[in-house]
Amino acid sequence: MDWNEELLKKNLAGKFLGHKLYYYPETGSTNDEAYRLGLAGAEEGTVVIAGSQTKGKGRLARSWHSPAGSNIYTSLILRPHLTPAVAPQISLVAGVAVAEVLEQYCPGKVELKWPNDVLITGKKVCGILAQMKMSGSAVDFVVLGIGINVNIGADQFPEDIRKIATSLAVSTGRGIFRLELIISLYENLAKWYKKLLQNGFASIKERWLSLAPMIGQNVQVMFLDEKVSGRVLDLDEDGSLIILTAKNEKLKISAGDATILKE
Ligand code: BT5
Repeated sequence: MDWNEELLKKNLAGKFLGHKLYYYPETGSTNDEAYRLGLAGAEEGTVVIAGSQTKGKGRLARSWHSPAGSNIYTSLILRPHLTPAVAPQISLVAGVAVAEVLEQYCPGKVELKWPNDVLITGKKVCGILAQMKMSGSAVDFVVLGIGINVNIGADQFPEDIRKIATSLAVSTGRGIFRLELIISLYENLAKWYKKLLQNGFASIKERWLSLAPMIGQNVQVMFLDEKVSGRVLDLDEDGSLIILTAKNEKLKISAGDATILKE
C-alpha cells in the first residue's frame, strides 16, 4: 500500500493543510464529509481523504468515478477572507497547484482547461469541485474537492469516459507513490493559497494563463442547453472567461464546459 492513515497523519502533522485529517477507507463524497465538518466548525486546513467514494460528485449533478486503491480523493476546508464574488479564484488556485505538481511527473504535458480541469496530453487527469457556504454576505467556508487519477489503468475507466480520461500512471508508464504526491500537492496548494490572500489575484492569473492554452483560441462553451462560441480574450477577476463572439460582442461566462474549436 502506498499510503495509510497513520503515514498520512505523521507526514502532515503541523502543516497548514492537513494538520487535522479525517481518513475514510470509503465514503460517499469527501466534499459532503468536509461540508458537514465545516458546518460543525472545523478549522481552516482540515482535510478529508478517502480511499474510495461511492457517490463522488462532479459539477451540475455529474459523478466522479472513484474506485478503491489507486487514486486521490480529497477535500479541504478553507475559510478565506474573500468576498463571495471572487471565491471562484480558489478553484483556479487549485488548478494551478495541481498542474504544477503533476508537471513534475509529466514535464511539458500538463495543461489547464477552463474552468477546472487538469489535462495530460488532452485527457482529464484531475477534476476540481469547490463549494461555498456563506454566512450573511460573507464567505463562511469553502470546501475544495480534488480528484486525481493516479494509478488507475486505462482499461479500468468506465466505457463512457475511457476516451477522455487518463491517469498519471498511464501517462508516465510507472506506478506513483500517492503519499509523496499528496504531500507535495498540499504544500503547493498552501503556497498558492497564501499568495492569493497576501498578494491578490494577479500572480495566480498569470500562472493560470501560462498553463491554459485557451487564451486567443476559438472556443465553444456549453452550459446546460446553451451554447456560445467566440475567441477567448481573458480570464476575469471572478474566474469568468471573457470571450469575443463573431458578432463582436464581449461576453463574460461564469459557468460551463469549454472546448477549443479546431480551425
Ligand atoms: C469535476 O466535475 O471534474 C469535479 C470532480 C471533483 C471530484 C472530487 S473527488 C474528491 C471530491 N469529492 C467529490 O465528491 N468530488 C470531489 P465536472 O467538470 O462536472 O466533470 C465530471 C465529468 O468528468 C463526468 O461527467 C465525466 O464525464 C468525467 N469523469 C468522471 N469521473 C472521471 C474520472 N475519474 N476521471 C476523468 N474524468 C471523469
